[in-house]
Amino acid sequence: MRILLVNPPNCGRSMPEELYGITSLKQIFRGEPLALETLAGNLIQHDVEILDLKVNPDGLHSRLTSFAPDLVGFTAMTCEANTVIKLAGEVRQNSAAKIVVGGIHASTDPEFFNCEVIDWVVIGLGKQSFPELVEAIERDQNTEIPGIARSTKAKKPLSWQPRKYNQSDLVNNAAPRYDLVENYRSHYTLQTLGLKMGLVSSALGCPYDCNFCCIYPLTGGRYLTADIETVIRDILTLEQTPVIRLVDANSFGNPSHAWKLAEAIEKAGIHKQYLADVRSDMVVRQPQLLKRWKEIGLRAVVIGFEEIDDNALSQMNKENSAATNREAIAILHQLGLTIVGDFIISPDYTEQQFDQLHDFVCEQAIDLPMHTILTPLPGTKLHHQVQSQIKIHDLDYYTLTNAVMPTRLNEKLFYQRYASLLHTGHSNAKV
Ligand code: B12
Ligand code: SF4
Repeated sequence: MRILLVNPPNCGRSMPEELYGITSLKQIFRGEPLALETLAGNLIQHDVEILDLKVNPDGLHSRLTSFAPDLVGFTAMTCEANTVIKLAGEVRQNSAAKIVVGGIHASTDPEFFNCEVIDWVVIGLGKQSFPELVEAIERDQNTEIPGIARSTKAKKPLSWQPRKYNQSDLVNNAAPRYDLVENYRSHYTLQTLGLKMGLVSSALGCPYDCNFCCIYPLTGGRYLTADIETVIRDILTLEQTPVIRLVDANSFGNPSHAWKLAEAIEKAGIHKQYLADVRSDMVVRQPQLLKRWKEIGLRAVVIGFEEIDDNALSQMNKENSAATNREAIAILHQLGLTIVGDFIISPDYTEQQFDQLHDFVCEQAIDLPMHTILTPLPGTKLHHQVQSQIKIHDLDYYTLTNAVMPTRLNEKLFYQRYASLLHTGHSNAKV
């Protein structure tokens, strides 16, 4: 079968820009579409191509004509969901291909894609389930595959068998098809340094359940680690990329796996730099692990500090404390690791809270603070909790840089304070 896997273009809308002319929040994101490379890796008996519309935004029509796919698969984050429906409509009009959607939005809010232009919705990890679907389509079978819902074209709600994601869903022996994006690779750079960056997955899912986070349904809350040899294989394949971003939602979540991986990287004689998302409580429990990773090339860690007081952290079900965050920062500074700190600004913030956060970031010398606005992503616990307060339902605004709930401060002032916080952070940035 000819399968075209499509990464949607950079999309999303900006309220601060549209309403108040604050343009400094706009960012262009590019990174290789690892999800699509991963899926392609387990479709070896098929003819697969990847189209990255983030690099080539107008490429869909010509690729539909030149490749004539039998099946088109889209991946989508929440802010890309409307765009994917629009693109699927264009596929429907111009080809007879079956249309499948998967990824984070399909996993948290599958019903959103239950519409005329989508044929199947893949929920959670798809590396194993997608080839099962492709086979069923090829044989024209109507089999039920756990984790996959057949669109009813909005005639009735979706129904599907839940999938118990486990190690076999990682299909470790099938390598991601990094080669399928070779033409785009020069665009996948770490903007702050202009360095080429490659993406590698060493673990999927997260056992925590923070109320704003959308990771849970990808694996049903399970934490699945890739085989050590698999991770080494993937890092080695990305020979030309000096920086590797581990894309795991929660890297080093299994410390013994992380120790073994560090040993294996050293043993393989690999000299690269790494960027990983870790939890602060893990840093405090495992400072030696971080030290070991620093020795083998860890350059920066991304930490979701989220908030600076315990009450706010507990409301998020973060299962962590402000004191632990501070302790982790001290350890990371001591180790000389760059700290990329994620903070979540509630629309409820007062001027005083903006000031406090600004002071915290400066006092704690967070190297690169990344501020997002608390956003109730559909399908999350937060969304259920605050549903009645949501004033913007258009998913184009769910970029985590828009207040989709009312702000306590005058809205323009809120965005001005938000923009200046981002500016302060980024003008201090060193990664
Ligand atoms: C790498 C990454 C990026 C990269 C590359 C993504 C790309 N497609 O081009 C870049 C830098 C471009 C990016 C950008 C953004 N990102 Co981002 N990103 C990630 C990250 C760290 C890893 C994703 C990944 O590669 N995982 C590894 C692969 C193997 O797993 P996977 O994606 O889950 O794929 C599996 C399944 O989902 C499924 N699947 C996925 N797609 C498909 C498609 C089909 C057809 C099928 C069958 C199955 C399937 O099968 C796959 C294999 O099992 C995640 C966080 C995370 N850890 O998941 C955030 C994340 C996805 N990003 C997020 C966000 C918010 C953004 C941005 C809006 C900016 C921001 N604030 O970070 C922008 C949006 C860009 C835009 N459109 O304008 C959020 C999404 C929240 C949401 N619900 O929308 C996440 C979850 C991080 C977070 N803060 O919570 N991102
Ligand atoms: S925010 Fe981080 S720790 Fe919390 S559930 Fe999501 S990935 Fe896990």
